Amino acid sequence: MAAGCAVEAFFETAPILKDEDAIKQTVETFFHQHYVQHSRLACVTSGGTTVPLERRCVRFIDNFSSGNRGAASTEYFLKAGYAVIFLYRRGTVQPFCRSAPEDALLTCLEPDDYLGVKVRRVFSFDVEQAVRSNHEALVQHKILKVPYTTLFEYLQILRIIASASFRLQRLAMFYLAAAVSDFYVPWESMGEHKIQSAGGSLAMQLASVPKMIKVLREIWAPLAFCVSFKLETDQTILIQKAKDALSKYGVHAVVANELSTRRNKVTVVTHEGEVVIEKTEQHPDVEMGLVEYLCGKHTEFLNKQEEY
Ligand code: 9Z3
Repeated sequence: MAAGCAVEAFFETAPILKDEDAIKQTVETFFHQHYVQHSRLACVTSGGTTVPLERRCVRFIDNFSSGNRGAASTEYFLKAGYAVIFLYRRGTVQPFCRSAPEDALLTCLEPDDYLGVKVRRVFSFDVEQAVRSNHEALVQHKILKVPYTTLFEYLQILRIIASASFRLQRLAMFYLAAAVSDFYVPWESMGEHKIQSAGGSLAMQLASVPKMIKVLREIWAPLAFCVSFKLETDQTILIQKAKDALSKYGVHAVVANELSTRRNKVTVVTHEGEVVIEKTEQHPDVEMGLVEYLCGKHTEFLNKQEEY
């Protein structure tokens, strides 16, 4: 099937997106606000997509991503003055809560003497910082959080955001850190009910997901600055794969990372070459240096375009 047809077929056969109109409305309003203010905006995608195996989904294929990269990067984009649309997988790490314990409510709060609750003293600084930063971003309309679970939801919402980004054109950046499945079960070939085990072993054919980054670059948001991520477990093929992605998808930068070292080191591959960014004492999160570097590249991109 031709690439364009495969993309159309994916969306035509996908299940209806719940709350589609409300999502469109909220996203468009957010873009409009930042268009009026002429501010830069990053769409940060985060977490991993699920691939359902049944329409009334009991089982699904998942992706390992914790959402830490997306949440940390969102904090640094906000610090750099960007507005952020945080497209995240439900249940994954949230901005300003990266160091929160798993059972945050129960660990950070304790009963007080007045039949209420209070923050435990050891957590009071961290909780106050998180609540203040989050509140500030919300009241200043700097962050819009949009959740997804399945691959279908993720790509449908990404298309909505990318199509609405035309308002900001070059001021918009796509930072595609979500771990998106390469394979899926098309909705029309998926059974309605739970797969039964009585028949013994299970053989399943997965279709490949059309390459949406290319479509985002060429059709949905051709003027935006676009950063994709390349993840490998074999360091020896990582940089070449990132270079291939750079030319195949026509993005402005590819962030290459290896699974086990991803928290400490990334390599940004652009047409000008490769830059390694590592966690250091000055940069306690690798995302700090990464976002700083990419914001600089976005500025160069904006300046270059203005020369024409
Ligand atoms: C990444 O490579 C992200 O950096 C991680 C972050 C998912 C590794 P965590 O969420 O991890 O902090 O735990 N994201 C992109 C992964 C991906 O699916 N890339 C595709 C590929 O490598 C291209 S879209 O082929």
